[in-house]
Amino acid sequence: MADAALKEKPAVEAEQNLTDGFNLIIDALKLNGVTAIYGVPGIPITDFGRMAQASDIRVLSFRHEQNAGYAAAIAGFLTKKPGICLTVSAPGFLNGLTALAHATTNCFPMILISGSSEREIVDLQQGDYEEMDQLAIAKPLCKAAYRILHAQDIGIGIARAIRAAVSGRPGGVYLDLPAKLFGQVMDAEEGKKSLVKVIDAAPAQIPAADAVKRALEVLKSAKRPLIILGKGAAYAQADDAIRSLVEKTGVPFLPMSMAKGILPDTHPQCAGAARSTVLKDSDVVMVIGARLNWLLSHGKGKAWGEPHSKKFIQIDIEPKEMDSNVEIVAPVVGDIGSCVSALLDAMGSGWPKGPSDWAGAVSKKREENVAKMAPRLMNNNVPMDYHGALGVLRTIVKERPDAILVNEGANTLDLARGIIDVYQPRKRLDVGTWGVMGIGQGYAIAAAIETGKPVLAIEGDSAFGFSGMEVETICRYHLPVCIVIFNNDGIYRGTDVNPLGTDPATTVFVKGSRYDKIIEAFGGVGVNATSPDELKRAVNAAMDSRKPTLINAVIDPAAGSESGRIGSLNPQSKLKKK
Ligand SMILES: Cc1ncc(C[n+]2csc(CCOP(=O)(O)OP(=O)(O)O)c2C)c(N)n1
Ligand SMILES: [Mg+2]
Repeated sequence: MADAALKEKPAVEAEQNLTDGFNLIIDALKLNGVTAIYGVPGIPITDFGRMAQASDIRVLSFRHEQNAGYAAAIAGFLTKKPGICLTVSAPGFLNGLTALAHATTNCFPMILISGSSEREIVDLQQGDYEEMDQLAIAKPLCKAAYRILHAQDIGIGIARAIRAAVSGRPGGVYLDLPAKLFGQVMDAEEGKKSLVKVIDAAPAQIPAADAVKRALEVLKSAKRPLIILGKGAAYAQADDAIRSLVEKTGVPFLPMSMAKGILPDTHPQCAGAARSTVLKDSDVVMVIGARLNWLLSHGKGKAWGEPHSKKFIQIDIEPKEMDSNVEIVAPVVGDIGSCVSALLDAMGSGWPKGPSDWAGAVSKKREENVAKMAPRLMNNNVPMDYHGALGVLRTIVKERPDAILVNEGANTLDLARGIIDVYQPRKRLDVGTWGVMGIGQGYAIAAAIETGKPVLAIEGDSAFGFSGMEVETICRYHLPVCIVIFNNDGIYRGTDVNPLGTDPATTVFVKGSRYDKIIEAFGGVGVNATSPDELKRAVNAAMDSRKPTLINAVIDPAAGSESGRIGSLNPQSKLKKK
C-alpha cells in the first residue's frame, strides 16, 4: 500500500514543493528529539523505517515486536522521553501490546506507533489485509490512544502522544497510523508549519506548602521512621535531592528493586538487608515514588507488624494513588523532584536527625544478615548454586558500578535482587510490577543503545527463552551485552518428574542444554561455565571486550525453590493434590 501511494506522486517540479506523511512523521519525531525507534518492519511501515534510518534516527529492527516494545518501555524509563515502538498492523500490533500495557502498569513513557489497514474496509469489517480495530483494542491498556487520518494533523497528533506519555504519571500511549496516511501529500511549507515542538512536555507539579508542612510534622513525630524509595524516585532523576533528603533526616531507607542505587546499597542508612524488620517495626513510613501494591503487601497485614498501626506519608505525582490501599495521613502530590526539593527547603538547616537508637538497631540487624549471607556467597560448589554464582557477579558489579544490570527469572531474580548491591541510580532494570518474563533482551538492547554502557543480563533459563531470538539482534548491532543464563534445567527447579512417566514434567526443560551455542550461530562469544571461577573469568572478559557474549552458567537443578520468594501466592486447595 505504501509503495502504491509513493507511485502516485505528481510530476517532478510540483513534487519539490510537496511533502508526505512519511516525511512529516519523521520530521515531527526528530523535532521532538526522538533518536531511536524499536520495531519490526512490514506493510505498511517498511519504507517508513528505511526513511527514518536514512534521516539518522536509529532504527533497531527486532525479531519480535514484544521485545521491541520492552526496549521502548525501558528507553522511556531511562531517558524520561517516550520510547518509540513501531509495528505493523494486527498481529504486529498485538505483539507490541503486552509491552504497551507493561509500560502503562510500570509508569514508563512509551508510544506504540502501529500501522493499520484501510479504515473504510476495517470499519465495515470487509476483511482487509490484517484487519483489526486497533484503536479500540489499545484503549484500555494505555493512558491515551490516538489515530491520525490526515497529513496536516501529524504534527498535532505526535505532540499529543508525547505529552500524554510523559506528563503527570507517565505511561504507554497508542498512536494509530493508517496506511493511507503515509502516502498523503501536502504543501511542504504548510507541512513544516503544522509540526509542533512540544514545550515543557512534563511540567513540574509543585506540591502544596501545607502538604509539605504536614508531612514534615508527621516525620518529626516518628520514633521509628522509614523511607521507601520506588522506581518513580529513580525515574525522576532527582538523585542529589533524594540523597540529601535521606541523609539530612538520618532515616533508614528501603529501596524497591529498580530504586536500588539512587543511594548505594552499601550506604550506612540502607535497610535493604533488614527489610522485614523495618517493615514490621517502623511507626512512620515515607513512601517516595512507590505504590503500596502487592510488592509492599498493600501496606498492611503481618508483614507490616499489624495490629500495630503505622502512619504513612506518600509522595506521588498521581493524586489517586493516595489512600489506595491504606490511609495516607500526609499525602504530598507533585513530581518527585519538586516534592523532595520542597521538603528539603521546608526542613531548613536545623532539622534533627531521626532517632539514633532506631537507626542503630536497623544497622545492627543489617550487619547480622549480611554476615550470615557472606560465607554462602563465597562457596565454590560444582555444580554451582545460586549463591556461589551470584557471589561472583556481586563482586563484578561492585568493580564495574556503571554497568547496567538486567534481571529476570524467579529464583534468579529474587536472589540476585537481594545479593547484588547496586551503586548508581537506574542501573538495575527488572521485571517490574507484573513480574513479567521476557523483558531480558529487549531491556538489554535499549539499555546499551540509550546509555552506551555495558550491560550484564542475569536471566533464568526459562526467562531467557521468552526473548532468546534477540541474541541475533544483539550480535547484529554489536552491542556490549553479556547474558548470563542461570541454567537449572527449568522453571524454579529442574528436578520435577511427571508421575505418569510420559511427557516431561511441566516445569522442566531439556537437561544439560547448552544455551551458549545459540550466540555462536550469530558470531557472538559463547561460554559454558560450570564453576564460580569460570563464570568470573567469562564475565570479566565479556565486560572488557564489550563483545556480545552468552554464558551458560550451570546451576544445580535442585537449588531453587517453587516460585522463588513468592511461592505463597500459589493458590492452595483444601483437597489433597492428586
Ligand atoms: C509472561 C510471563 N509468563 C509466565 C510467567 C510465570 N513465571 C514466573 S517465573 C517463570 C520462570 C522461572 O524460571 P527461570 O527463569 O528459569 O528462573 P529460576 O527460578 O529457574 O531461576 C515463569 C514462567 C511470568 N511471570 N511471566
Ligand atoms: Mg530456571
